[in-house]
Amino acid sequence: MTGELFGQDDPPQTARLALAEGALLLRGHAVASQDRLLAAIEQVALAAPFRNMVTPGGRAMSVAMTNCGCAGWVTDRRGYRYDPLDPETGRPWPEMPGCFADLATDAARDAGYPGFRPDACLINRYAPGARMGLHQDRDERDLAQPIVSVSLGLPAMFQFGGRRRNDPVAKYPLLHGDVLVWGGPSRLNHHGILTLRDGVHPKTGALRLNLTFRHAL
Ligand code: MD3
Ligand code: FE
Repeated sequence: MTGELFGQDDPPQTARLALAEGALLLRGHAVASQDRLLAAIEQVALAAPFRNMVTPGGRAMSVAMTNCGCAGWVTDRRGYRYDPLDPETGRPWPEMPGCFADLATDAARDAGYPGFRPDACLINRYAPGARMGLHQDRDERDLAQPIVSVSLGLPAMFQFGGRRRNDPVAKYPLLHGDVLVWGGPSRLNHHGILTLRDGVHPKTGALRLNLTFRHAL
């Protein structure tokens, strides 16, 4: 057959979808670097293992977390904060891998935020049954800086609400390789991840991994 519109040599789906003012979903944007990203996550986790942190309310989070970069997001009985040291090891968090920073800068530029240089990357690991309730990200010093998030592995249902907790919530599936950029008016929107369903992904097994790049300090 001749004249096929999309051949097998074309890149995978890379649609751009505006979820809200300032919020852009770049479908498949991280597929090209998936192997480098996954290898780098393994390296980070060797130095700073995934752990289930405790919220100020005293409950262990179902999502396991670690960090890399100059500061890491942590929670314990004292509260939420960015800490330059891993409280588990007392050492600085592992350096941000070059492929992480490059992807974040590139995606942010694509979305209209040139010059984004994250200094913190929170790595979330979801096993089936894990979830993240509706929340805002407001622990960063400069809320004018965007956040870039990268989804790898099992799909998840993402909840995206408004600035106020009771604003209506939309749902979008986040798939392996999807990249989201949040800035401007959407930066303080509520968001969450519904309970991860069972499944197996060829690259990650029974896991979903999410990277969120922040300018924290
Ligand atoms: C919208 N992570 O780590 S990423 C988080 O998939 C977090 O693990 C989720 O929410 C996850 O804080 C969702 C999508 C996301 C990240 C940051 C945002 C959406 C956002 C900041 C502002 C608005
Ligand atoms: Fe968040």
